[in-house]
Amino acid sequence: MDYRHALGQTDDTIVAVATAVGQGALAVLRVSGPRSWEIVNACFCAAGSTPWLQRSPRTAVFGTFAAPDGSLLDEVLALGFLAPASFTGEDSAELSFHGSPYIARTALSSLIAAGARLAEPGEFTRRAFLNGKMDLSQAEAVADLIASESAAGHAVAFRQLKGSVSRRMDELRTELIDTTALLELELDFSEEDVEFASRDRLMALLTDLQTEVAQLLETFVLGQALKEGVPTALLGAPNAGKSTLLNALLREERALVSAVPGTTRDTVEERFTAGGILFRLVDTAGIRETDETVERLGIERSQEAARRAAVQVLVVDAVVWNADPLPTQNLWAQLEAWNPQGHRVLVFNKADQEQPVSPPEGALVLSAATGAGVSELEAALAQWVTQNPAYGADTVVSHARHAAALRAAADSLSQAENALRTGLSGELVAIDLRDALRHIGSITGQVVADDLLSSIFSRFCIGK
Ligand SMILES: Nc1nc2c(ncn2[C@@H]2O[C@H](COP(=O)(O)OP(=O)(O)OP(=O)(O)O)[C@@H](O)[C@H]2O)c(=O)[nH]1
Ligand SMILES: [Mg+2]
Repeated sequence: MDYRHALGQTDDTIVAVATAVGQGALAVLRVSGPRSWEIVNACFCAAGSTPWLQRSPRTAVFGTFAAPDGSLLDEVLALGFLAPASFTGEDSAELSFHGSPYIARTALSSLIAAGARLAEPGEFTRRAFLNGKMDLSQAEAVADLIASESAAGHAVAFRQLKGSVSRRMDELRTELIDTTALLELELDFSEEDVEFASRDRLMALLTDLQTEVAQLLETFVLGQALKEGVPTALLGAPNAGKSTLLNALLREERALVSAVPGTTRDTVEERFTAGGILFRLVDTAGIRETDETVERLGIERSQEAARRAAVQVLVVDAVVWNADPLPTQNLWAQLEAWNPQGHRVLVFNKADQEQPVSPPEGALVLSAATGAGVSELEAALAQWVTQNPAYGADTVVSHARHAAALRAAADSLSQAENALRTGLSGELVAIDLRDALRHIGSITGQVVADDLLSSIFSRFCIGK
């Protein structure tokens, strides 16, 4: 599939620094486009008797690289590729310099002076997509892989890069095409008033498709959480030890702790990983009745955090519970009312001082101050995520764009189902099925608009 002509892709050669900005052992510059070898040749002199242009592709070549004024800039290792056997599918080269920002900047100028143009964000990956080296969901996975911060986030991105989403979408497309074909065959013979496709069989196919799309959509909440972090709120009465627990989980004195109730005013958000899962942990202001304006505003934010959290950790001082369990029970009910879908974990803190008397089943007992029992909380949080049925699914949807396309496909499918149910003509059912097909196809980029590509790739960094 070559979209280049259709999308007006130019044939220029692009260059960018592919490594992170700043000092490092290496700085890698990447060049791609039909003039890659020639442009590198203008700046690079291979050691030994065989010049660069006669070297084999995919072989490391040592040599020297010149600044734009012709003076020697660095000793480098150059690697050339010939189309289509490269990341972008074009002729290309990768040059490894010593990792000085000055060298990287100057080398970039040399290559631009030799005829390359500075790449736009994501332009290398965009070219890989346009040249059919990968589909759109895989191109998006490249960005996810770079951004991945945890084992689980990495696994989702890597599976997508290897084609998990692509394969699933292809399967769905095939099923949809087969179903549509049944109907369209019938249309060809419409004069003769035949029904090739049994309505029962069509309905069964449609139901299967709807189930499959719904199952994929169900993985989205988890997919997004694995990628961006599971939103987790530490909630409870003032002085329960929420901020101390945040610090214990982060292993860093991040939030202010004091014996004065009402210490935390604003929410504090930090990322942390447990069991390979990324969590976005929010410390909140202690919840109580108050006339104090700033504290009340803080408590409103606690409520907001509780509503947004996938996991609500209710932190309770064991001493307070033993004196009277009712306020804690009320708070638990309150959290449930704020966010009925949320998962709630009850944590008794300050176990070094006092053990809770008859704690509810499933409650964890720990001491945020000494750290005893904190790893059990981490394990419980990670376990709650991994026992999600979607966790082990081959295909996990982690992109809002994919989820939106699946939702649109689900709508088209239910319209097709309605059309079929109300006995509308096969022609009308086929239109809905074609719509569903188009939505599914947009995920892998079978059907894609230029402005969509621009919006996807503009989110990449330069050099990718
Ligand atoms: N003995 C003991 N004291 C603790 C423990 N955890 C917290 N504390 C103490 O309890 C007091 C309150 O702790 P914080 O972490 O500030 O409590 P908080 O829930 O964030 O309170 P607010 O921000 O006011 O809502 C501090 O004096 C802590 O040192 C614990 O596990 N054991
Ligand atoms: Mg606090």
